[in-house]
Amino acid sequence: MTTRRLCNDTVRSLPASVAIPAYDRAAIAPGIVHLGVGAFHRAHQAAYVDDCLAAGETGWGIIGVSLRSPDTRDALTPQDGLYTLAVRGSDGEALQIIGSIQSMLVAPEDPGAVLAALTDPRTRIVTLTITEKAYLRAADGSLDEVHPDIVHDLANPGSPKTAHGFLAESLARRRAAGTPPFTVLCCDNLPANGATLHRLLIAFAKLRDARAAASGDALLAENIVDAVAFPSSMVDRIVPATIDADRARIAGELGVQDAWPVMTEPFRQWVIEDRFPAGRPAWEKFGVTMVEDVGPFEDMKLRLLNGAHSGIAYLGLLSGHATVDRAFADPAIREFVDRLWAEAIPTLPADAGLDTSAYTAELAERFSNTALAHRTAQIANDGSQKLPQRIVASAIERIQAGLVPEHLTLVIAAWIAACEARGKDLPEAHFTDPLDAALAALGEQPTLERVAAVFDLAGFASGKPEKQALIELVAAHRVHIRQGGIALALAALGKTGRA
Ligand code: CS2
Repeated sequence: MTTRRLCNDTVRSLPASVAIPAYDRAAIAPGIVHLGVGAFHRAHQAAYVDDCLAAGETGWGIIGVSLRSPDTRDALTPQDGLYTLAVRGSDGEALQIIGSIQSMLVAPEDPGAVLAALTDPRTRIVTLTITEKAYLRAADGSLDEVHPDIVHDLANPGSPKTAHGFLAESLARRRAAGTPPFTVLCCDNLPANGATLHRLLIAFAKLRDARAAASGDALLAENIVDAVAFPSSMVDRIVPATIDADRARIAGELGVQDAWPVMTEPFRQWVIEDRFPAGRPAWEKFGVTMVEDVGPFEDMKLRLLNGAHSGIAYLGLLSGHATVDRAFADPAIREFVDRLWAEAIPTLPADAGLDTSAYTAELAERFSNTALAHRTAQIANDGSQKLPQRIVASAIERIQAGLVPEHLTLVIAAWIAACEARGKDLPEAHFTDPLDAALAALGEQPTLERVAAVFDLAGFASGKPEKQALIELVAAHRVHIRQGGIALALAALGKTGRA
C-alpha cells in the first residue's frame, strides 16, 4: 500500500480516468472564505467553484475555515488542499480531484488569522455550511443571547468563536478600513437561510452596539441592515460520511493516499438569489439557477427531500435499517414516504411552477442509490434543529387547512422514540442531539406530558394555536410505538381521529 499523498506534486501522475484540476492553481487568488469546511461543502460549493476556475476564472479561490475541529485541515493541508470527490451512481464511481480550496484555517487555534482572511479586500463572498445548530437560535427562533459562545464573543470581539462573532467583527473592521462588505451566502438547510442569518446577525450586532455605545463606536447593526447582502440559497447534494473502506478503495484507484476523500451522488442542485454587490463567479454556467426569490425551491427541498430523509432515518432506525436505500426498499416505509409527500405537497406554493411529481420521482431514485450507503444514523443527528423546517412547519399548515398531518406527526413521534431507544435497542451514542442532556433530565412522565415537554424544549410550534393538536397526534403515535413498535404505528395510520 502506497504512503505517498495526493498533493500538487503527485496529482499529475494519477491514472487518466481521474479528472484533475485543469487550471493553474498557483494563478488563483482567494475570493471566497467558507465557514464550515465539512464534506457537504467539499461535495457542493467547492465543486461548483472548481468548475468556474476550470473555465478560466481566477479570483474565486476558497479559504476554508473550520470553526471547531482541526480534522479537515489536518487531512487537507499536507495535500495542498486537494481531495477526491467520488461520485457514486448505480453505474459506478467517477473520481474527480477538486482544487478550489487553497488553504485552511482552524478558528479556535488562530481566530486572528480567520479575521485577517475575512477582512482581506479580495474576499468578496463568505459562504457558510455550519449546520443548523451553529446558528445558535433559542427555542423561539431568535438569537440565543445567553448561549455561552455568544456571551464569549460579545466580551471578546477580537477572538470570536461563533460565525456571528466572526462576521460581525470582520464587517466592522472592513467598514472602519473603508473596504466594501462581502456578500454573505448561507448554504445551510434553514428556511429563508440568508434572511434568517441576516436577522440573527443584526440581533448580535445590536448587542455589540449596546456594549460599544459607551465608547462611541459607529453602529454596526445599521451597517448590516443597509450595506450587506444576504442572498438566500437552496443547496442539494447527498453526502454520506466517508468511512475507512472508502479511503482504502480510493487509495487503490489513485495510487496515492487521500486522507479524506468525499463521497457523493451524481445529482447536485444550487438555487441562489442573485444579489452579489461585490461580484460572484459565473455559477450559472454550471447549472446553478440564479433567481430573485429562492423561497419556493427551499420549501420544496426542505419539506420533500429533508422531511422524507428524517422520516426514513427515524422510521428506518426503529425498523432496523442502517442505510437510506435499505429503509426505502422496505415496502411499509416506502408507502409511508409517498403518503408523507402527499401531506406535504399541498403546503407548497401552487403558483411557483414547482413540478412536485417530477421532483419526488427523482427523490425516489436518489434514495434508492445503493452505492451511497447513506446511514440513517447520520441523518438522525440534531433532529430538534431539523424537524421544525422539515416537518413541523408543514404539519401546522395542514392543521390550518383543516386536515390531519398524521404522517408528518409520526416522524416527530419516531424521532422521540429513536432518541429514547439509544442505550436500549440502539447503541448509546448512535446519533446525537443538542437537546440530549435536557431530554435525559425529563425523567419518567406520562406520554402526553412528555411529548408536550419535548415540544417546549425544542420550540416546536412555539406560540402557535396548532401546537396542542400536534402534541396530541404525536402522543397517539408514541403510544402505538410503545405498544407494538413502529409496525403498529404504521398499521394504525388512517385510523386516528380528525384534528
Ligand atoms: C440530510 C441532509 O443529514 C441530513 O439531515 O437530510 O444532509 C441531506 O442529505 C442534504 O440536505 C441533501 O442536500
